[in-house]
This record gives sequence, structure tokens and C-alpha cells, in this order.
Amino acid sequence: MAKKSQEKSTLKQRETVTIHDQKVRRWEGGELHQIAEDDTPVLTTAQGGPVADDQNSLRVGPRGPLVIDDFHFREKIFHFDHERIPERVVHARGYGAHGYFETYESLAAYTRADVFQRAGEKTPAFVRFSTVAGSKGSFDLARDVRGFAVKIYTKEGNWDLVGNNIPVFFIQDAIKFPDIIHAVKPEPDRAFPQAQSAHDTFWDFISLTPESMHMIMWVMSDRAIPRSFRFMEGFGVHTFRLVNAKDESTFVKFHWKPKLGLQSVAWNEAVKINGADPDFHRRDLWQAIQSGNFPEWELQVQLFDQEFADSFDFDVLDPTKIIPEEVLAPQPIGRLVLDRMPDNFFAETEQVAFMTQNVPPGIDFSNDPLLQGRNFSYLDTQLKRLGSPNFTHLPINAPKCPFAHFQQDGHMAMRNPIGRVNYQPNSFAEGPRESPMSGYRHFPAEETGTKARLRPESFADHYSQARQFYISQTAPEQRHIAAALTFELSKVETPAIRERMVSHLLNIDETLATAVAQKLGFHSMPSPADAAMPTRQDLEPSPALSIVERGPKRFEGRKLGILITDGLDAALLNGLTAAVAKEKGACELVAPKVGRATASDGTWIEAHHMIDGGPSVLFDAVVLLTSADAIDDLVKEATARDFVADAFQHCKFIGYDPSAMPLIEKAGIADGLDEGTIELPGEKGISDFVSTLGKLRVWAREPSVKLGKA
Ligand code: HDE
Repeated sequence: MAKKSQEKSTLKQRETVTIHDQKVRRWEGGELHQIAEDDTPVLTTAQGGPVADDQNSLRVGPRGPLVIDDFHFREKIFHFDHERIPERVVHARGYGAHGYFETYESLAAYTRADVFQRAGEKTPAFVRFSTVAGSKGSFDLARDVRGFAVKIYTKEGNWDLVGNNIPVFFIQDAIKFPDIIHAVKPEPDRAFPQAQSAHDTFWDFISLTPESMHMIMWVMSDRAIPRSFRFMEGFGVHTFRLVNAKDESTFVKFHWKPKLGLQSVAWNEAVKINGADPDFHRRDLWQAIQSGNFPEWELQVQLFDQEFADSFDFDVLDPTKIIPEEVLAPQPIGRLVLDRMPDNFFAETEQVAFMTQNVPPGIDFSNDPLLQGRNFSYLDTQLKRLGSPNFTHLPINAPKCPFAHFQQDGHMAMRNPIGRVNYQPNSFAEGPRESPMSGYRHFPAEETGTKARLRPESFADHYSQARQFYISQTAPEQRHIAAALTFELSKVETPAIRERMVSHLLNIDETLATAVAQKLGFHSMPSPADAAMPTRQDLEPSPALSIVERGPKRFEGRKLGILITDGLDAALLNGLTAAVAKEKGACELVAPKVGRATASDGTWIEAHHMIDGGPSVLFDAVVLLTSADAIDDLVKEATARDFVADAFQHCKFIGYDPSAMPLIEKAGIADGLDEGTIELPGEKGISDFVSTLGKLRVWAREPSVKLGKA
């Protein structure tokens, strides 16, 4: 029978040892605690002095002043006052996990990177997912790009693939990065809106920046409101190089493909999730890993040479362009598995420092101007944020391979050189030496040109791939793009900005532009924006760009929310939980009281949520299990009616036993029952119902509910 999930403690095994005649307990992370006679750890100051009283500060008499020789108080408050470090200027809100990367086959023909040499070899990795615009405390379901930053601790040093869940970017040149970020962040005079692009300054900048149009299509699509980090793709975005032992270079684009398929939520759902559980994505990753369902992505690469690059319709150095998978199929080369949460969020997830310039021998950069600008930026940001050039001494950032250099001193130096010699060349035969053969050799690309500030002609097509993205979407996804644009622009107060945006949309797709203009109440259509190059109409749709086309095959990794009351059919509940478990999904129970519901056979069932705290937006599908005796009270609960109405408008599957019919009627959906509203156990039985849930949504219902109509 369902029970509240038992959260695993992250505290790890310990051993007791004696150091300096003192009994000491060592925690797995390495921390030592003195222990008292009764075997409890002794509280100490940071200097190691045992503390006698941590409840009261030192004072003169019961009502007198505090005294300044209270060094314990001083140290404690001093440290507290300095607990915060600057948040990341972008990607401030993030969540990370440890795992490993496993190579499928040797890639020696393409790269000499050690990590890709041996089939089956596992290399430790750390991944941090993030939103871009919001601050550290913002909610998870903002409409935003998601960061997908991977650090692989290879035997030749750390390789950071600092990517996003969208394969293109807003701008073509890093010099525009401060502008786009200023524009999307809260407006400087009023300090709002938080974690939102739906405001004037963002759309002002975008409407004046035609190169951003392709990215805008992605950000207005459901890609920007993923259901889980586990169900989104990741992309290296830029073209990189693989370089083999013979110094031959192959261009490469990196893709992470989630094993459980792609999935997003609806916008109306996202808004409600942000209220019901602002940590929705964090909790999801935590629960998956703690319960042993380790998320996994396949690393796929698009490999191509100069000849392909020269013949391709767009410039492979332009980060606002993709190479469609149908034009160049990605090849799987390995997998990433996340199997361990950090022991300490701050020490690991907050202090992890990703840098695009961290590449091992055999992986090199292209001349993508955005990538080159990033290579310049990430070191500065770590110094600012972590406060010392010794941030590589932090365990999360330190390489896991042997390393040796002559960098020394500085704030918080944890590793200090030993011996006399801290320079080279030296004649003392001490310390590390260069290794010309295995050390990093940059690809000897030949470069010529006139120094100038310019934008190449080959970057000038701003609309063709934006259009290709739009026409590659299924009908519901196209509706969502139109609805997202409408919503965002409806929050823009300056009419000229709204018009400018619609004039760009006219260069992408006229139906889309018209739908948005109508919904915004335009009296007349603006003229199409001046385009540096006309939009190509001949690019074929790329089904790989659709989330619906790349959805899961089954309910695995998803959650069924079951609304229960006293008198529910115990056999039905047991059948459901067993069938969902078989599909590798999870069930959570929602009830008028968390304490318990009493099933038809008298068993007591503990719920995971009270109805008020467990709205249907938290689940991928829902079931209503109630009884003739309990239904009258349930119908009176507004939150129970919302539970059903929301699941319906978000196009979710709804299973119900016949006694729940009055709730369905009161929720106002009885007239709309369709193939996604299924009476249980039904003719085909419970396991058939659960395998149907793998489709996740009944998109055919959408035009009949308000959601998504543009
Ligand atoms: Fe970043 N970016 N970025 N970025 N970025 C940062 O580095 C920057 C760009 C990305 O989880 C910062 O450590 C510039 C593209 C991720 O810790 C900073 C430009 C892509 C993360 C920075 C870009 C990214 C960052 C802020 C324009 C996708 C979070 C904190 C040239 C391929 C990493 C930090 C984490 C973080 C600069 C554009 C991805 C300021 C100048 C394109 C996932 O250095």
C-alpha cells in the first residue's frame, strides 16, 4: 500500500578514530568531530575550541550589556554575516548532481582526447542545470533557457561543456551579451519583473536585434518550460573541433539526448507550479536520484569537415544556426548518468566553476565569435564570485587527475608548493616539466585578415531557420508559440515595441504574425521588418525540433497523482500503483487529510499531500478514487474541483471510478469527456490505462479548452 516516500539521509557512514589521544569521529566527507563521553559530537568554534554554552551570549548580570570578550559570539556572527557570496550574474538559480560519463566506442580516429579512447570507460562528472534570468531564489518554472553545464573530470584535466537546453543563442557576438542580459533582468529603476522576459526592455532589445529571432522561436516554445531537467535536451551550441593524434581536425556539435524523452508543461500549468512548488525541478531531480532512478542522457555528435561546412546553407560559426539532424545525423558516442546528489549544496553546486576554456587535448575551439568571447569571460566571473584565484583548490573544481604547477599564494590557498623551486626552467631537477607530446597543442589553424569590427555577410540570414523551427512544430506546439508571444507582448506597455515584434514575425510566418496581432488587438498589420536577407521558403521541416515528436514511449519517470477519499476501492488503488510501478513511474496520493483515508476494505492509507498542497499541476496524469459516501464532501472542496478542471484544461489523462462523476460534473468538464477521460477499471483494464498514460497529453482536447488558443 502506498506510503510517504522515505527520504534518504545524505549523512554518510562514519568511523571513530583516536587523534592526539582524543576520540574523534570521521564523516565520509572527511570532516572530523570530537566526541564527548556520551558519544555525541562536541560543538567547537572554528578554531577547534569546545563550546560550553551556545544558547546565551556573555553578559554582565541578568539584564546587563554584552561583553566584547565573547569570542565565540563574535566568531559565530562574523561568519554568519559573510555567508553569502555574489550570485552568478546569469544562471544564478541552479541545481547540480554528480555522476559519470561512459564512452561507447573509441573515437581515436577523430580525437586524441583521453576520455574518448576506451569503450566502456567511466569518467566522473558533475552537472549543473539552471535558469538564466532569475536570481538564486527565483522559481523553477520561469519561461527561460535552461543551462546544462557538464564538468567531466578527465585524466587530462577538466573538460567543461557549458551548454544550454536550446541549441542556438540570442546574439552572434559576445560584445552584445551585457546588453541582452541587462534587457532581460529586472528593469533597473523599478527592480522588477523577476525571472521574466515579459516586459518592455527585453522585447525592446529583441525587436531591435533581428539575429535573435531564431532563438525567440525556441524560447517562446515549450522548450522554455520543461517538465523536468531529466526530460530536456542539452546542446554545446557552438561548433567545436575534435583533433586527433595526427593533428587532423573534425568539426563537432555536441548534443545531450535524454533517455526518458522530451517533455514540457503548459504555460498555465507553469504559472501554477511556480506557486504550488517553486522548487519543482529541484525536487524532481532530488527525488529521482534519491530513489535510485538515475537520469541519463546520451551524448551524440554531429561530425563534419570543412567541405560540409562550405556547402552548408548557413555559416557553422554562427551560433544562431543549427545543422538540422535530418541534414546531418548525430551519432551516439557515450552516456551521462547522474547518480549522486551533492552532500552540500553550497560547497558543490554553488561553488562549482564552469569555464568554456576548460578543454582537454584533442578538443579545440572554432572561430565562433560567441564562443571566443565566452572563453574570455568565464575566468573573470569565477574570480568575482568565488573571491580568489585559488577557486580551483575547492574540491568540486579541482581536477581528479594528478596535477602540478607553480601557481602559488593568494587568498585561501589550500595547496601550496613544497620544496625550494617554484619556477622553471630550473637546474635543481625539482618540480614539474612541460610535456610537448602529451600536452595541449592548439589546432594550427591558419588565420589571415584585416583587423576590423564587423559582422560577416554569412551571418546575415536572420529569419530562415526561425521559420524552419516554427514549421517543424506540431499543431499544438505552434499554438503554444503563438500564445506565448501573445502573453509576453501583452505585458509590453509600449505599442511600438509590440508592432516591431509583429513586423519580424511577418518575416517568419504570416499565420503566426496574424494570430498574434489579432489577439493583441492590432487595428492594422505593420509592414514586414526590413530584412538583410529574404526568408528562405525552401527549408524542409525538421521533425527532430518538435518535443511532441520526441516524447517518451512510456510513463517511466513520470508521476500519477491519485485523489483519494475514505471508502475508495482498495483493489483499484493497489492495481494502479502496481501497474504504474511496472512502467517505472511513481504514484502520489492526494487526500482531504494527509493523516489517512480508510479504504473500502478497512485499510488505512496515508496520503502524500492534502488537496490544497497537491494540485494536479504537480502530476503528469491524475486518477480520482472516491466513494458514494465521501463524494458530497469532496465536491464542496474548491481545490478538489480545481484539481480536476486543471488536469482537464492541461490536456492530461484523467482516470476515475464512477463514484467521482459528481466531482467531474462540478468541475464543469462533464460535457467534454473524451478519449483522455477514462472510467476505471474500464473494459481494457488498469494496465492498458497505465500504458496509455505514456502519451502524456491529449492534445486533441486543446482547441476545446481556452488554453493555447491564440
Ligand atoms: Fe554563459 N556565462 N555566457 N552562456 N553560461 C555564465 O559564468 C557568458 C552563453 C552558460 O551552472 C557566467 O560561472 C558570456 C551561451 C551556462 O555555473 C558568465 C556569453 C551559453 C552557465 C557567462 C555567454 C551559455 C553560464 C555567469 C556570451 C550556452 C551557468 C556565472 C558570449 C552555450 C554555468 C558563470 C553554471 C554562466 C558569460 C553566453 C551557457 C558571466 C559572456 C551561448 C550553462 O561567465
